[in-house]
Amino acid sequence: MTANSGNQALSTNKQLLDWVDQCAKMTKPDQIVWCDGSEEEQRRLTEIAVAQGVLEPLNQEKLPGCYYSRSNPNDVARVEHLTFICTPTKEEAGPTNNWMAPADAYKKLSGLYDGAMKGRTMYVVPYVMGPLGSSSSKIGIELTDSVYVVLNMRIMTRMGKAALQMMGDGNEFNRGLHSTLDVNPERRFICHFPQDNTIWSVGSGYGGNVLLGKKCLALRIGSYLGRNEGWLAEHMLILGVESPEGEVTYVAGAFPSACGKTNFAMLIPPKRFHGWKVTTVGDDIAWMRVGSDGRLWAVNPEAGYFGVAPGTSMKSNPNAMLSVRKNTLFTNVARTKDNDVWWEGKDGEVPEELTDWQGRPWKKGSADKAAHPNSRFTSPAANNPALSKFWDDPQGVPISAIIFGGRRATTVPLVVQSFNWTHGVYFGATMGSETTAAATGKVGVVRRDPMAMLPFCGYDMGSYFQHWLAMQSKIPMPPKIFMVNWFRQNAQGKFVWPGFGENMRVLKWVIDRARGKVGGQETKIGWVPRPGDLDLSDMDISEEDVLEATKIDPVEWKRELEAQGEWFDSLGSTVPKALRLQRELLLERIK
Ligand code: OXD
Ligand code: MN
Repeated sequence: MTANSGNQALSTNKQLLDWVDQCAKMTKPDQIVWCDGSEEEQRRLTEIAVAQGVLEPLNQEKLPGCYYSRSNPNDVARVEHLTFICTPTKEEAGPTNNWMAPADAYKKLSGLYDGAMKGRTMYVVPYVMGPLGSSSSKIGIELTDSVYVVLNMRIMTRMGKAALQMMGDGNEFNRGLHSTLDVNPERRFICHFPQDNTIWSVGSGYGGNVLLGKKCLALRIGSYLGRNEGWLAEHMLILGVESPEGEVTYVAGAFPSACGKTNFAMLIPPKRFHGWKVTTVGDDIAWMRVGSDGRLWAVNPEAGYFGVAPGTSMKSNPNAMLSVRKNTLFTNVARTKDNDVWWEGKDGEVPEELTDWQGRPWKKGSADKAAHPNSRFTSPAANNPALSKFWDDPQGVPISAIIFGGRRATTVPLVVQSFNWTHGVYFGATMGSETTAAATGKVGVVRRDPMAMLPFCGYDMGSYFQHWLAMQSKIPMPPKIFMVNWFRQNAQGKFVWPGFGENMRVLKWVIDRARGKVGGQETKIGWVPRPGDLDLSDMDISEEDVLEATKIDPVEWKRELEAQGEWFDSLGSTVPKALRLQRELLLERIK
């Protein structure tokens, strides 16, 4: 390391300094730069990124402060098969996670890190997940050799000096080390050490693998901490529904990736709901704790949106479209001749010519996608016109309802409320997404994704269910739990529910149920709206489609409950007895 390179450490915390030093000895960067999170720093790092070709400025008249980045084509998504939970025993990681013994993982990755930052800068990125000053927030330090990571972390987290101030001389911070190395899938690993509050990520530059505050800390390590400390770290959006009288009800919702979570979090109610407003607290992650008033309170640990671009339009999500007009980083989208961005499903005519996500010329009608299907925008929460005024509140917001949703062509009705907490946990534990006829030619193949946490739970899944069940006794006023399905199809394979803004109609029943304001009808699988309970006025939907969307077919449910039994069997002996019993009760009822 040259004496005049890098900058002065921004902390005197001995534990932090020692750890940075240790990592620098291993990775051997040319210089170490401590990030303060200032605007001046952001300008400087953006210039460096542009000079290195990591970022390209977009049309600054149309998209002020927006930049473009293209990743290595072998590095465009999260890599679940290369993601490991490194607990002392395999059982602690459970059957749904890849496992490596901590000593083996440290040894293997140390070999890869050895000299990995030669010729590069090591950035020290202090950040906070959760509102500044909140006792529920967590501090992390990410050491990275990617300026792209630093600039994304600045949007997605509270990054810089404030984090170091919150940390003081304490030793309670997540230690994250990231090197892009040579972006070789053979040398790519994302390892989590929950017992050490440590994350080691190597060989990737893609968001979900390298923005360590997000999936790695806020969910995998977070869920482990949550179990030990008595709270919930969940893959959930948080939204507020405001009535014309100003009464706000907060809802958290778990949906598997690619089921429209960001759209739901930013929903604009249809005309029928004049005076109603949906506000966004978060679009991806919720940390929920029991408040002194006995309710469950949620904070969004993030400060921005890392959203999927394709399919985002003024029809599907106007608030997201307005959010990405400035100070946004775009990754792997396509570009127009005048240096604007484009993706499949964006509004307007498809341009005649584009530059595709790999930098190749692209012509309208080409069989290849112009934008990568997982291309992304990273934009600050502050850009969202629907942002809740409590999104940054250290206390969070009180949750009245939890929604579990999947993509199911059959079986699961539009909306159903659980009989009780345990039955609601059962909804979450068995949720899944079904491959549709359009996608695979075969309907009914379900990938179970419990609470949408399959790739994100940092410990054994059965024990995670047990933690959810145990939370009941800690929450004197628990939220009501619902299951929804926007994706039901008729025999012709047509979606029967229009979704998007019209989901407000379901949301309205959910919040009215949570407040005890509306009736429902008991069925064998839970409470559903009685005819007339769902406000469907001024809606372009046939009676037949409504019946299809809300249908509960005992034959389908018998099959479903059998499949749910197999799912529990695959998880082994830690699946709580209470959930197995729940299944038996449902089976008895359905018979
Ligand atoms: C995400 C995901 O990027 O769930 O949020 O994959
Ligand atoms: Mn997600």
